[in-house]
Amino acid sequence: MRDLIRDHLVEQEWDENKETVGTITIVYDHGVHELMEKLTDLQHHYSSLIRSTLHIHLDQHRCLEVLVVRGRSGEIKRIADSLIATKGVKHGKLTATTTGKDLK
Ligand code: NI
Repeated sequence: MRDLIRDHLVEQEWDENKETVGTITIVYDHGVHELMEKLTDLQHHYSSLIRSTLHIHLDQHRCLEVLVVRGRSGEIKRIADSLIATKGVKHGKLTATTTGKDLK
């Protein structure tokens, strides 16, 4: 029950375009033409939001990246949508969490 309420409060935070945090996970093939350049360009464009990135080489071709982002939820959604919609990205997911500032 407590978890449900917390989830609801975090959802509200996101709906109200508040300062918040999230993680964006993407899986892609680094061999796809210009894909890495596009993803890197996007990350540089939003560099003020990205606090940390983790890159794992899954195998010969595939990479997994996790970005920790902090900012207004609207901006975080925008960067997540852009990254996930980039042609060649196999899968992507935004996890919406919170700074916890307004949670007891
Ligand atoms: Ni890699």
